[in-house]
Order: sequence, then structure tokens, then C-alpha cells
Amino acid sequence: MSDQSFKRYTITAALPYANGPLHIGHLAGAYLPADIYVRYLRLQKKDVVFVCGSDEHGAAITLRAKKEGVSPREIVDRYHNQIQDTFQRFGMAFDIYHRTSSPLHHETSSQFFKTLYDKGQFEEQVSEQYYDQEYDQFLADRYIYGTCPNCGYEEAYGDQCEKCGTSLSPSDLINPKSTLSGNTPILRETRHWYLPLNKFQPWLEEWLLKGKKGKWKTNVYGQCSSWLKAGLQPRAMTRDLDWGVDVPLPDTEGKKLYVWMDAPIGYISATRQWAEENGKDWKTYWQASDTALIHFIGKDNIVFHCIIFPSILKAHGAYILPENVPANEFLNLEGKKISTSRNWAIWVHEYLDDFPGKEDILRYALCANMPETKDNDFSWKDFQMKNNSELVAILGNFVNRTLVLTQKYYDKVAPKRGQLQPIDQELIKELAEIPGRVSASLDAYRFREAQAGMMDLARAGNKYLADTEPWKMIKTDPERVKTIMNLALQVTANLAILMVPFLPHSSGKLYSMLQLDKLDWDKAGDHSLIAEGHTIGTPELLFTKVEDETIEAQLNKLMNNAETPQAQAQVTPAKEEIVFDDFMKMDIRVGTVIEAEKLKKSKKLLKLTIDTGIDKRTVLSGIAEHFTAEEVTGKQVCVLINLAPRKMMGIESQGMVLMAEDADGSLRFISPGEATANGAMVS
Ligand code: B3M
Ligand code: ZN
Repeated sequence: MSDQSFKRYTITAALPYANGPLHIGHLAGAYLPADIYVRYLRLQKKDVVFVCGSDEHGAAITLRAKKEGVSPREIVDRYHNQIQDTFQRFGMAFDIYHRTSSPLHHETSSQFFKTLYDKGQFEEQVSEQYYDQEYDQFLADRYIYGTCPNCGYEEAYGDQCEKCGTSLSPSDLINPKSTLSGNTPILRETRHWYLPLNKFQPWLEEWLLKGKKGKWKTNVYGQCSSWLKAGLQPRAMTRDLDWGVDVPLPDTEGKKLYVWMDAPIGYISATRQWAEENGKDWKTYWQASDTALIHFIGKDNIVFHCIIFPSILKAHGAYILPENVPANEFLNLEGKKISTSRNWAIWVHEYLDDFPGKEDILRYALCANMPETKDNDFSWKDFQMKNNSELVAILGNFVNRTLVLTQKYYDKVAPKRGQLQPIDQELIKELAEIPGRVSASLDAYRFREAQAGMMDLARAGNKYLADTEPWKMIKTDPERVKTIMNLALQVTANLAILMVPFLPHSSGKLYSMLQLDKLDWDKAGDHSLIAEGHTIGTPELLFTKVEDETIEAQLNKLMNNAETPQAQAQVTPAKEEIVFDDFMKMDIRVGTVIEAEKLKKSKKLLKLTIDTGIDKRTVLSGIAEHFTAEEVTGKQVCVLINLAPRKMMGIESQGMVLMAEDADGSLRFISPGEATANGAMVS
């Protein structure tokens, strides 16, 4: 069955952790594609529920609370409200934005766990786990970090390496360390309930490897198949924590459900809440075989949605399984990985403050650069270009010309179409074909291609006007212009439909300018949507230019707010202790570079002549990749003058110029703050 032939759709977008604001990477990864897809389904009059909510449990929350010195409750309340507000302002088409700290969710997930327990799906195991003695706490998931056995990344978490995506257990980590204290943990016994994923392996090979081959995106399928190849291990579904959903079994105080057990069930509780509020039956959306369950997520969530959650659903027995998981890769920003801790991000709420009423530009730029099959980059320059050269110059321009001419020539009344010429037929043919192409792309979760298809229609419209030149023709053949303008109007009405998934706000504006009731997707392609004699409204610009100053201001903001590399530097550990006399052995003097010359044979060396106050001597310095000879000439520097001479490239170097080196490798001279006599002692 293709994803398009279902009676009902349950669409989920990853539940963001309520531990910080949303950035554009979140939008591009999961929320925007989900929103586009849902709007497209709704346009086809499909029965859809679109659920999301805050993920309020797990170490992501408790560690944040610890860092801020407040309770987890305070953290989730603050960020849940902020995230919900941001989504709402951005215009996400969720049917419900729920939260996993709600009583309904606790009940739903607890019940779910109990059902699995009663069915004998868990294996109870006492095992030794890492424990932080200083904090009196077991260390699982993000409470522990160490080197990833798969890729060597040194800050992999106990549940997952964020660098290579591998799903991990704390015992997999090389050189494990407690996130709380930084100490090396000890081992201590504890009891937990495991889902024996190994027992699900044969079934997963059938359902996923066989069943989803060629159907799921290759980046998703590829990840899944490599996990299955590596072989699955039992995974604990409980944790020793004091924040989360209680384990619904006797004598389990201090134990909670594993966050990746409870969070995906959050999709179910969100659906229940929505159903309750809207007189629907939530079960049909989760248990009827003619419902398609589709998860939109980022690549770091693939294992949880494709392997672990399906196994949980399968273990329960009453539920449908995901039909598709069109996960995206990551979005970079100005060529660098988006980083919350380094504040290298565009925060969505700040964008909305800085660009009021321009949600659609961000949607357009993010969709155009969506990391569908590989990581991709967002840059402000590209954002400006996408707006100015595409939204304004192509789409906006076409719509504006059509509406303004209709106003001017016909007082806003759609003219009658006459005899069609070949050029008209061509436009009609293209108009008829494009929506099918956009559909095919959307059906395949190829959002960039789909959006480009929508723009093809605007391009075709623009070209039609440029070729037919109604503004000239009006003087020679006004009858002919009626046909041209009628067809151009039909194109604008079609654009209003095709724009809905991608540019919903602008589509709404266009509908109101056209004074047209909203049309369904199946009307797209029709060239008689605007009846002859229909009166349109007053034309306004759909898009306006983004100026250079605006982009510069955003770039400055990004650079200025980013944590400097120094603050982030992996500072080299201190050297071993020395006595005062060791230091006093060094003779460091202030000197002036009186001559400098690049050595032809060496990439790195500058030959400096330095006036040390005592003499003028030659010092070779490995700074040629950082400074030119001109830049250093005349500089006051500090020189270690009693270093044994050394020959390099046939030249004797008599000392060493002192430099400071940043973590990023950039060099600075150590100079006296004010002009100082050459030969002054440094001590
Ligand atoms: N809270 C998001 C993340 O990994 C995670 C998704 C849960 S979806 C059920 O950042
Ligand atoms: Zn790794």
C-alpha cells in the first residue's frame, strides 16, 4: 500500500525537549516538513491528526534544571510555554501541542508499560551500572559521557553518540565520566526491566529490512540496516531517577520509565487529549489498519522511531506501526554546526521578533535548503537571495503584475477569454501538469523538489507575460489582452492552491486579494478557477525586498552573540610545577623587530632582526602563515634571549619570540602594553 492510499493519517513531529528555545535546525529537520505534508494532506480533504508536544522528562531536563539551580518543573513549565508560543507564532498546523508531564500522559505511558509487563514482554535483570558516589546517583543516558566506540567522538552520551548517531549503552563508552561531577564512576548493582530487542530482531528484519526497502528514504533505511547488522541488545526501559513517569510496579521507588519509552507514547497521549476535546475516537488513529502513522524527526532520533518504538508497539500488540519515517539530516548555519551551547543558532522566536509577518520567507529558505538526504547549510546571504530573487522577483512579481493590470484595464473584473493561441495552449498544458509533479514530489517526501515545482508555475506565468506583453498589446489588440489576463488570473488562482503547503500565510493573502474561497488540491491544474466577471480585491505586494543592512545586522548579531572560541577552548592542562630558580634561568627581554624577511625556502619561517637593547640579533620565528614581514616590522615583542642558538634552513636563530596561541590556532605577540625601552627585563 502506498502512503497515499490510507483512510486516515496520524502525523507526528518529534517532541522537542522542554529545555531550551527552538532554532531553525529544529524547523528544517522535523517541523517544517511535517507541516508542509499535513497541509498538503488536508488540502486533499484527508482525515489527519497532527500531534506534537513537549518532551519533559529525561536527563535533558534534569541536567538543565541542575545547571540553572531550579526544579525540573520550573524548567519544563518555562520552556514548554516558550516553545508552544513560538510554534504558534510561526504558524505550525498542529491539531494539538501537548506535554509529557500531563497526568493523561503519565496515565497512558504507565498503562502501556503495565500492559507490556503483564504480557511478559520485559526481562527483569539485576546488573552493575555506573554510579557517581559524589552525587549518590546512578548514571545513565546523558548523565554519563565518554568516547564513542564507533567513531571516537570524546563526548558521546551514555545512550547515543550525537556525532555518528550510534545508539549506545553506558557500558559501551570508552573512558566513561560522570556528567555531574566529571569523575570516573564506580559500578553498583541495580534492578531494571529490559525490552529484549534481540528477540525482535528477526521480526524487524522482516518488517523493516524487507518491508521498507525502496520505500523509506535511503538515509533512514541505511541507518536502520546497519544497526540490525550489528545485532540488537536488550535495552532497559526503566531508570534510577527522581523525575519522570513512575514505574507502575511494587517496590520500585526511585525508578522511572526510560524517557525513550515514555516520549513516543507522548504521541498517543497527545492524540487522546485531542480526541477527547474534539469528540473523536483516538483508537482509530492508532489501532486501525487503514491509518498511516508517519513520524517526522531529525536523524538523531532514527533508531528510537524505527527500531525501539516499533518494537514497543509490536510488543503491545494492539497498535499500528509507522508507515514511514521521513527523517531529515542536520542543517548547518553559515557553514558551521548549529550549537546551542556556543549560541551558534538562529532562534525562531528572535526571527519572529525581527521579521514580523515574514514567516513565509523563513519557510521558503529552509525548505529550499532542507537537509533531506544529507546535511545542508543555511546562510543569511542565501536567505536574502531566496527572498529577493525568487519570492519577490518571480512569484511576487508575477502575481503583482497580473493583479495590477487587471485592476488597471478592467477595474478588477476578470475579463472574458477569447480564441486560444498556441502560446496560451502551452501555458494551459503546463498549468495542467505542474500540480501532478508537485504531488509526486510531496508524496515521496521530496520537499525541496516540490517547492521548486510550485515556483515553476510562477516562472511559467512570468514567462507568459513577458512573451505576450499585454502592456504593449493593450494599445494594438485589447481583445487579445482579455484572454491573456484571464489566463494569467487562472495561474494566480492555481498558485494560491499550490502555495498552501509551502507559503501558507502568503497563500492566504493571495486568496483574499483574489476574493476567492479556498480551493482543494484537486482543483489545481484547472484553468477555469476564476469565472469571467469575478471581481478581485485590491492588489498588494506579496513579498518585499530584504535589504543588505538587515542581513548585515543579522550576521553581526550571530557573530556577536556566539561564544568566542577562547571561551570554548580546550585549554591545555597546566604543566608540572617548577621552582622559582627554574623561572629565573630564563632571560626574557623587550625588543623591537627592526627588520623582517620571509624565507623563500620555508612556508612557516620569518627571519627577524631584533634589537634586544643588548645587541641586534637574528631570530627565526614560525609565524609566516599568520603575519607578513611588513606587519611585524617595528613591533615591540618579548624575546627569550638566552636560549641556545639553533640552526634552521642554514640560518642560526638566536632566541625565541614569545607568542600566545588561541585554541583555533591564531597567534598573537606578547608585547609590553606601552612603549618600553629595548632590553627591559621581563619577569
Ligand atoms: N525529545 C528530541 C531530541 O532528541 C526528543 C524527541 C522525542 S520524540 C518522541 O532532541
Ligand atoms: Zn560516534
